[in-house]
Amino acid sequence: MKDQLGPVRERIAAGATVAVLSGAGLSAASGIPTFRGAQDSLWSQYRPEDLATPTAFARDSELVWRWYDWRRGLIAGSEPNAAHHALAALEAKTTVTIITQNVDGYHRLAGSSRILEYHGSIWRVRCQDCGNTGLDERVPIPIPPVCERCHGLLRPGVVWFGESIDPQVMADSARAATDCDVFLVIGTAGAVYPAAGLVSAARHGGALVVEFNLEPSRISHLADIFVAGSAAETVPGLIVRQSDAERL
Ligand code: BV8
Ligand code: ZN
Repeated sequence: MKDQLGPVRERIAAGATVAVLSGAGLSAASGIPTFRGAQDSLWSQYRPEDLATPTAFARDSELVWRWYDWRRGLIAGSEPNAAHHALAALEAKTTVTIITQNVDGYHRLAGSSRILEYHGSIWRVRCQDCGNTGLDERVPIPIPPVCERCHGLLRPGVVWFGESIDPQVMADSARAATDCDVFLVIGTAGAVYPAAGLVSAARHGGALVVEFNLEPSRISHLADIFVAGSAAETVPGLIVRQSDAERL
């Protein structure tokens, strides 16, 4: 099989800096359903766009919390995969900035150190009343979770549809995408903005854009290299040539 990632490994070996935009497809190989893939679950009757919104939470906070609690259980019951670990290992070779749309915390668990959680974290909570924020990693979480400080209602510390990205995270992500030499786009349909716009920013910044996906996405036209396959199989090729890996 042609070694598509040889030129990328060479650039990294020559000191190229790397930024990553990761999506639900990266964690799919850990058994975490993607947003379009949750059809085979008890939540398949709902569209994420209908649950991950302030309106849904205002209408039925208990339903939304049960959805998040179900996802927290899946995440706690699985672990990062070879792709997460390869991205962490890449830090030994060059500067790697991870911009993740995922809220599962798997990049940190795998050992990456420069992480921008573009859509927040499923392990963070925020009080609707007093704004108190913190980590709450209880699985299952008592529903509805109550703020220790004011007994107000806690919400998941994620960015919902119709909500703005944290301005600092947004600025840091735009700079990382614009300044990097190699921009890796891993397991995203490229449908959610402003995250998907980072690919154009990287391209305009002169980066080599490398996409890893099972199938073409809405940003594939911006990719210089498209690596087809499951991220868990393909992303480790950034560290070591895959045919060599098979011999290891
Ligand atoms: C905002 C946190 C300003 C919560 C998430 C019309 C046009 C354009 C934009 C809009 C529009 N109408 C509204 C908008 C804006 C909206 C948006 O983009 N909507 C989309 C649906 C059109 N965006 C927003 O609202 C954002 N905020 O714009 O602020 C503003 C302010 C006020 C008022 C208006 C605007 C905020 C968006 C953040 C939403 N929160 N997550 C949670 O997780 O519960 S987004 C959520 O979607 C996740 O983060 C997830 O990452 C993302 C889904 O995208 P993907 O990651 O790409 O996952 P998906 O399942 O879609 O695809 C998986 C991919 O992986 C596929 O390509 C598949 O082939 C591939 N794959 C599968 N398995 C593998 C694999 N690849 C490799 N290996 C495998 N094994
Ligand atoms: Zn409170």
